[in-house]
Amino acid sequence: MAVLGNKEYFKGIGEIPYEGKESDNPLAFKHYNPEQVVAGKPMKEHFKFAMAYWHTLCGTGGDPFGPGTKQFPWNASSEPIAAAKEKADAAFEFITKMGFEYYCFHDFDLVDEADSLAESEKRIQTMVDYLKQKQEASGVKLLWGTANCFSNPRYMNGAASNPDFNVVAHAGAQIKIALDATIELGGQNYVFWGGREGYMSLLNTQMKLEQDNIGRFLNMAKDYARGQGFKGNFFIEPKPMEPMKHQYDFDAATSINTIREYGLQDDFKLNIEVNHATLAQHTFQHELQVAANAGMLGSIDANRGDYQNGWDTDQFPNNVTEIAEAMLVLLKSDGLEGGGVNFDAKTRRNSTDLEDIFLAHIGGADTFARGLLVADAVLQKSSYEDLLDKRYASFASGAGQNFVDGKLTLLDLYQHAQSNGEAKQISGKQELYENLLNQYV
Ligand code: XLS
Ligand code: NI
Ligand code: NI
Repeated sequence: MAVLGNKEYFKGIGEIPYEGKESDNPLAFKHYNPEQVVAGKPMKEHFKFAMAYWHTLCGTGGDPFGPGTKQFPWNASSEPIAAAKEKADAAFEFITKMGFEYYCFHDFDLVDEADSLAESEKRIQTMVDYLKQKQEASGVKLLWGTANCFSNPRYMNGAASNPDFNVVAHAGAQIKIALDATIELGGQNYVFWGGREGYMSLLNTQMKLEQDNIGRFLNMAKDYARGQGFKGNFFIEPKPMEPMKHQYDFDAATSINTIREYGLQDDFKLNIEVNHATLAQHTFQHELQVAANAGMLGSIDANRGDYQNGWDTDQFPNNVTEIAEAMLVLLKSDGLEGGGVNFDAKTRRNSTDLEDIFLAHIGGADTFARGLLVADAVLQKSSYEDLLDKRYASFASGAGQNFVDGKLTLLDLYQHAQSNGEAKQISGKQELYENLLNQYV
């Protein structure tokens, strides 16, 4: 099964089949049927499911109260390149057994960072050569690459927004290397998640300089990548807090402002993460809609938060209604521009069987598949769209239409109101819409 490497890491688990919802096989998809056509294209094309290297291969379950709990058989070697190759073998075995076609990584998910930039670059290059062969042998593709400019202590005050230029320059070097790796592996997109781009206290912060520096930095990265022939999208991934108290890319609207303020709108879109949306006290579907309205709905990081404490717990998606509402936005806005659905999610600390990683991804894929089927049924079979059109019908003819067309003045509104009297009360009918969605869940 494993391509190149000859060890099998996930023993006893074969390719995950689609068996339909009557199946009792926990290692089968119940709803995700890759080739099934929904709204004009196969499910797998709607989603482009990706495995996140960091959670799946690197995260052993450490938390602030204790160390990792998971024993990964690919973590045996203490020699960095040998360990990295084992990790890559396990990654590709997992992706192909899941029947997924994509993966995403941070530079130092691939291989441990070395003591010098030059040595780190060498290690990454070695792994890029290795991954290239694995991609060719398996057909698996890189959805996006990114750089981890937040874990190393040097970034404790930020990367591109760091108050020290030397750190900004180091981040620049790291991102150049990560861009080179992404481009060489045919990466379809490149992600910037702000990491520690933000601040803890305004007392010691020159906020405008920090934000302008981010703008300059993103432009440099974009210009460099375009110069190297990169044709894909750049994504900003909004997140409101954690690790910093105030993150500069708080939510979709804030990030769109950053993109426009620094003239990046032709190259940048957004990567919307479910748990980051809820951490910002928005719904996931709200964030998708804000991105879509700006023509910037690029990609999704799939997970879910904790409904009781709201934290960024990165659990696997399993809330069908939440995802169905999100898929309504997706279908109505013609899908993702360039990106896919990356499972930026981790199994719980006490889920210690290797099998659990499969169960988690199966559940996540099935949740998205069910959500898509529900949303498609609502659009195809129900009166949903008619109801929504009716709600806004006053803008589709007469004075309302003229208003939309920009033909009215404030005086016209005044005269309209004077001659039409008090507006009739019209119910918003939220419960009707909710019941309608529920009917297809
Ligand atoms: C962290 C982010 C991160 C990005 C990639 O909260 O979700 O994993 O997706 O840097
Ligand atoms: Ni996250
Ligand atoms: Ni993410």
